[in-house]
Amino acid sequence: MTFDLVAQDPQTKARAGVVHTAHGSIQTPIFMPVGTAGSVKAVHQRELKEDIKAQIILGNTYHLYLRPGLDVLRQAGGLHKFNGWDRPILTDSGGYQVYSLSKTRKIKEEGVKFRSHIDGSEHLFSPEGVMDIQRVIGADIIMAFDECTPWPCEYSYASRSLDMTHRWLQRCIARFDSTEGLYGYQQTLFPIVQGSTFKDLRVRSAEFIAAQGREGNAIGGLSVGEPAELMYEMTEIVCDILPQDKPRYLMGVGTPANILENIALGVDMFDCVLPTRNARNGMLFTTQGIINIKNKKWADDFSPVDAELGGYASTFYSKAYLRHLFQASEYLAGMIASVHNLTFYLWLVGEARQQILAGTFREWKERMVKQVMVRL
Ligand code: PRF
Repeated sequence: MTFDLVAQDPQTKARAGVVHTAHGSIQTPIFMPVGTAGSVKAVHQRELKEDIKAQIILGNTYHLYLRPGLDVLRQAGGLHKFNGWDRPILTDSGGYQVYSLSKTRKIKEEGVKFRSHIDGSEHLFSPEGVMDIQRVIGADIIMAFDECTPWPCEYSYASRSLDMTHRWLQRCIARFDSTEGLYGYQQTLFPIVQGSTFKDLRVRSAEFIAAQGREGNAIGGLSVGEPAELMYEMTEIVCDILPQDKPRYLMGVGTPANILENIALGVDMFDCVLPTRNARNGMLFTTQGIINIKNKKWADDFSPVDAELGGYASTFYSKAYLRHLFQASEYLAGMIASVHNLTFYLWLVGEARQQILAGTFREWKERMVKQVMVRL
């Protein structure tokens, strides 16, 4: 994997770049739709490519390991072959899903023992094991095994956890660098900065991560309940330390406003379940603000969901019809809403890129941040 830094905004720390992988290139800043179990929920591959214009999607080690399991993935020839997505894929390591999904879990130096949320069976995730699993899944970008600390978090816990995440990283690197991809193309490993919301821990972690000299770096442990201003403060500290010439991935972020603010601080890659999960509950993100499409006020509003954005969901369907689909619990409701929200997220980062290239990002961002937060 390589990264070309194409432009830097003169008024903020925003950047435009291109990430090159074995399955094609990615124009940054980018948003990666989440395909937890190998599918972006309620969205076809064809829609992802042609309507949403997704460039890379995410998969989760935790889910894919539990189901369909490694035998099936290996026989399929990896996740790309299994789900038919021939563009780049990134997999998260399970270092987050284990904490948020499994009922009982024990964190030790060796790794994390947990029970499956599906059938209660017991498993161990270790740094080495998680590298091996991500070799079998075959994503282009794979993530280190980390502990994402909850928020708030005691300083002493955050500090000890950070040291363990760093030791786990060294084990991940040793395993990754002594193995090869199973399917004949290169994969790359991104380490993850942690350190909760403590400035000195974030500095310590960012310096440690930068020193590993990997092809890209990630920032974890944010957007876990802390105020947005604290998240931005941490992102800025970390981005100022991570190398300029490598992509920076902020994990699990966020709202449209969060994404714009973090782009301004130097983040290149994002993922979040928000646009798809909230779509299935009737929450739509638009260029004019946020809509709860279930609201009675849309019952006889025959205007498009987002006339300015356009796209498939706004070209073919009205607010009134989409509201009706939600009222009637039709499958199509969540499908149209998911395509719409992802189209908006991909438009947002694509437009941010154009504004960075044109040198007009700052002014545009200030205006957009206000606009996308309006409740319609
Ligand atoms: N670590 C990993 N995955 C993550 C996170 C993290 O800290 C987050 C935090 N927002 C989301 N996904 N491995």
